Order: sequence, then C-alpha cells, then structure tokens
Amino acid sequence: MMKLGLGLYGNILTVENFRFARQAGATHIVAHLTGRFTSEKRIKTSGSAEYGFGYSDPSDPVWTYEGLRDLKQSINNADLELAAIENFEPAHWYDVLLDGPQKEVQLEFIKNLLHTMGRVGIPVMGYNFSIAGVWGRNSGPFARGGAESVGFDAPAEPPIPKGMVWNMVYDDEIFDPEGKNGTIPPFSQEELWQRFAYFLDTIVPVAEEAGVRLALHPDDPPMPTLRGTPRLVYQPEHYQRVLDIKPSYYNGMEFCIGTLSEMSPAFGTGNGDIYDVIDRYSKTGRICYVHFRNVQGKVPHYHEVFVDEGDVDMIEALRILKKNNFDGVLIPDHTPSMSCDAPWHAGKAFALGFMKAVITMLDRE
Ligand SMILES: [Mn+2]
Repeated sequence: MMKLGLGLYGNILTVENFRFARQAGATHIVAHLTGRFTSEKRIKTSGSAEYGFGYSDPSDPVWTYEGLRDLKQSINNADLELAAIENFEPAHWYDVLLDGPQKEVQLEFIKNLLHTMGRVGIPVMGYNFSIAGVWGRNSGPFARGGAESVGFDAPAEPPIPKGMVWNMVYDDEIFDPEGKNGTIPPFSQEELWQRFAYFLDTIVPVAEEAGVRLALHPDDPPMPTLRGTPRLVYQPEHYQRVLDIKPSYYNGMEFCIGTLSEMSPAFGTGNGDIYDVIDRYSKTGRICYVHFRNVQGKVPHYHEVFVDEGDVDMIEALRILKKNNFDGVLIPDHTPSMSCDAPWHAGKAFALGFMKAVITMLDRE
C-alpha cells in the first residue's frame, strides 16, 4: 500500500507542522536538513541572490547520533514515521562532487553518517549528485488563478564561483559572488559519471551494511549542463545507468515525477512518454520514495503548477505505481503558494488531499 508523507525543511520541522501533516492524512515525514543551521556565518551570507540557498554549516548538531535520534523521536511523538532524510550537507561532501583534496575524508564522514542513520533507524538517505544543484528558476503567478510558483526560462548561466556547490556556499573565505577568486572549471560528462561511480563503489557497501537505502534525485532543472557544469540524470534513461553501476536494493531512486516530466526528448533518445518511464522504473523495485509534482512544459521552458493542472495525468501516474506494487512513501514536492494567510500550508494541504483521495480510490478498485 502506498503511503502519504510530507517533506519539511529544517526550520519548519516543528511540532505544529508535524500535527499539520498528521491532520492532512500523512503518516510519514521526509526531513530536508541542509542549510538549517543558523550560525553567524549563515546570517552573513544570506540575503543576496548570489549566495543561492545560503550557507552550508558543517557543524550543525543534527548530523550527530543524538541530533538524528532526537529528530526521529520528535516525529514519532507526533504519531508519524521518519521516512527519509533528504540531501547531504554541501559542506560535508563538496570534494566528493568536485574530486578535491578532502574527498576521502568526506567519504569517511558519509560512511559514518550512514551507520549513524542505521543505528537510529532512518531507512533512506535522499541525495542529489550535482555541482550546480537546483538553480536558475524564476517565480511568478504561473499556476491556476495566478498562484505563485516557480519555473525555468533559459536564464543566462554565470559560472559557479569557488566556495560554492549545489547552490550553497560552503567556504565563506574563498567565495566571492563575482568569481574574483576563481570559478569551478569545466569538465566532461564522463568525468562526472566517474566521480559518481567512485562514490557508489565506496558508499553502497556501507549502505548495505547499515541498512540505509541511497535515493538519488534527478537533476532539477534537467538541463544537459548548467552554469558550465555537466548534469548526471537529465534524461529518464540515465536512471538506468545509475541502477546498473551498482545493482543493489540499497542503490535506489528519489523518484521526482516533476523533474522527469521536465526532461526534454530534444536532449536524449527517449520518446518523452512519462507513463513509460514511471512503469519501467517502478517495476525495478528501486524507487525509495516519490516526489509528487506536476509541471507544464519541458526544459528549457517550464512552469511548476498544481498537481491536477500539469502535463502529467497524476491519477494515471499513481495507477501505474500501484499496478507495479510500489508500496513506499509519496510526498508533495514544491507546491504553488495559495492566496491566504498560510500560502505554503494551503498548497501542501491541497496536494495531500488530492493524493489521499486518489490513493484511497485506487485501493478500493
Ligand atoms: Mn523533486
């Protein structure tokens, strides 16, 4: 049976929001932990678009055994399960992505983290093996009724300044928004796949030992390159390559229907049929959990919209997942903000209500 979850970012992982999730019918939480720590450095680097999603602080105590244990406990206390953590802190693994001098030390950190998650009982680690990360989106009244949402419209792509990866600053000393201290040099797609294969070779055996599944999110937005750096999974067939590198239950997917729908056949060999893609990958048993999101358009021009007004028939998407016995967690991904006193909550509640109704309907059929 498919399970309903809600993704919550670090600073909104509150008891009140756990109750909100429960009230909307969710049984699971996905905790997005990066950049949640409000240190002095974070304050210094926030407030400017060039700093992207802000400062990634390696010393956030949530990444310790006690931190993760207490997080899980507070979620369990609200009668919810912690389904997954989402995303490594960029400050913890930038040289794994960049193939830099701290790579081996950082891989050791990740191994320890997975063991810690195993001890605490957190079954999934969602991540995104990406240099540019989520970047370049604009926002506007793109969804029904003029609801505020995000989109992508082929922006100019300045190179990434040193000290930044995944759209977050990890080194305040060298980061300069204008790139005066240098930018990340160009490298090839194959080089990126080599870095990724090395990561999987090193980490998947540890994930198996720890009982924690690795769940890779595709590149959002799924452009072949972004800011002069290659992207790993920007076509549906790239997921197959990910699965084949390490054929293990513990090497899985954070299956983002929105991002998959944004993928353009113009950049690959697929036919662009999202239902084929959902069918093919849900048959593998390697989907750890689903990002449930709908869009209009494909890269390099698309808008994120409400779940029931995008290009994908989301009822059909759920029907295919059920047919293939997917029994994991689905969370609403980004949702349009609705015009009221609680724009974020209303957007999530709308998506959760839709999902709950369709899942219930399919269970009855
Ligand atoms: Mn997503």
